Amino acid sequence: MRDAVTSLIDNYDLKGRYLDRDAMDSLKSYFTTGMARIQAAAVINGNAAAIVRQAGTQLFEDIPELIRPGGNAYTTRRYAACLRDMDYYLRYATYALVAGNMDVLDERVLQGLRETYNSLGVPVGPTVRGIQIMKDIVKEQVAAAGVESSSLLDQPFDYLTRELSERDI
Ligand SMILES: CCC1=C(C)/C(=C/C2=NC(=C\c3[nH]c(/C=C4\NC(=O)[C@H](C)[C@H]4CC)c(C)c3CCC(=O)O)/C(CCC(=O)O)=C2C)NC1=O
Repeated sequence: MRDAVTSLIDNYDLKGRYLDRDAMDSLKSYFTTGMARIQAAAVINGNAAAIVRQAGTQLFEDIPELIRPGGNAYTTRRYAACLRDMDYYLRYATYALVAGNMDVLDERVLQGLRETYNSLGVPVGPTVRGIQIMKDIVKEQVAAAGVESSSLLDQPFDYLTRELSERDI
């Protein structure tokens, strides 16, 4: 698992090079956004359960078939599994946000997910929709808390949805 700093150092070390102007720029941008990353993560941590609940409610309003007989989130057990997955996505998104690097998402979340979702018939489109809904809620709450973090917040959520979609589950 890497963060913005270790991955940069790894790259330069591989080439046996000193950190150049580009490296300094990217380090600078990581550190100047550091406080915003931490503050945004704190807002999410303090509201995680409510964010997941609200996103779930909205998702099932948007796509009610999911919780009807034959839907993948039908039955209490599967409904709970779906919300638990949403909670995973939210928690790991905060790790990636703080790290300034998406590596943790590849390693801990996305690896093997395709096979699992495939074998259980968990539909990807609605999962992606659920992640997007969480992104919107998070952005609203973080902005309401007065944290300037605009595009930083998009990164982990967009990465998850892009990778999930591209992996063609
Ligand atoms: C931290 C990394 C991590 C992830 C991401 C993860 C996902 C994950 N989701 C699962 C199941 C599931 N995931 C869902 C999710 C949904 N169904 C829907 O219709 C919705 C679209 C969606 C919610 C948004 C459901 C319903 C199940 C249970 C399916 C079943 O058992 O039939 C399973 C199978 C095992 C289990 O039920 O616990 C895994 C491993 N586990 C992990 O350890």
